[in-house]
Amino acid sequence: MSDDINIKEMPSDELLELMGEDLYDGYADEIVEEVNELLSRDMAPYDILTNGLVAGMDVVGEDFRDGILFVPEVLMAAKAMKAGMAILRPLLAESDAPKMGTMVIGTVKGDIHDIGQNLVSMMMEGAGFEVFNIGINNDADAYLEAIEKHNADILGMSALLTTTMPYMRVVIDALKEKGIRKEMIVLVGGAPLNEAFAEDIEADAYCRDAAVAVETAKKFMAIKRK
Ligand code: B1M
Repeated sequence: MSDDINIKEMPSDELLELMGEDLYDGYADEIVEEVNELLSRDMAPYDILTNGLVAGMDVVGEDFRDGILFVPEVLMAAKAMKAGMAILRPLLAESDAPKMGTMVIGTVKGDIHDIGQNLVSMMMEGAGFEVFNIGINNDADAYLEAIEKHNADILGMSALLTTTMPYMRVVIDALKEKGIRKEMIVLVGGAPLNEAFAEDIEADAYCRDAAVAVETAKKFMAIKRK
């Protein structure tokens, strides 16, 4: 962000656009300032997240795909995104809602993308779920161990690569082998997935984004409780 820009005088829609540009350039400090400025204007944390940070990351994704950006630049953008998410996280997780259920979530083996699943975790916590986020690069044993340890109702798996998404089937097969598939709600997500894939691997549902994950989890928990 150039020094002569005064964000305090900028209209909120322009500030959201500037956030996208600063995210693209990996300017974490500026992102922090802009998130705080928008919060001071009473913009809802979810709107800052989706219209500022996620929208900015979409552009990064397109240029990464097209060979305009490379891994180091994308890492900087991811760092800036996480700096913004760190401010929003407690606000999104603030909820007086009764405990809705327990979820274990993690990215599958071979995959180190964690921004999406962190976002899902934040939104699920905000909706009253207890969430155990086991991070990246999880093999089937890691998921099984966490499910057992936390007595989870829901397993959430994330994959961002076409090469890692098939591993979700391995985890579901491991649940079946352990005899706990039927009692688990298995939700999957990540940019390369779709409903047909979820059906094929016998997950309970594909979740396009964090908001859909929350709605789907609520729906399945209501069925489970009945
Ligand atoms: Co990577 N990367 N990346 N990357 N990266 C993608 C995924 C890619 C699509 C970029 C591209 O080419 N356009 C491409 C995959 C292509 C493919 O598989 N067909 C790709 C590639 C190729 C790679 C590498 C192989 C690059 C290389 O090294 N040559 C490498 C792989 C490393 C590995 O995992 N082994 C790699 C590395 C990286 C970085 C480390 C640089 C960085 C990750 C940093 C981090 O996560 N800490 C990175 C990033 C940032 C991206 C893009 C640009 C952005 C991903 C992101 O965070 N999106 C991405 C491009 C893209 O997706 N358009 C890309 C924002 C996030 C909010 O969205 O994760 O989709 P998303 O999550 C959404 C939904 O999908 C859903 O809800 C979330 C919130 O709404 N969701 C769930 C996700 N998980 C869910 C789980 C659920 C429910 C919903 O459970 C219930």
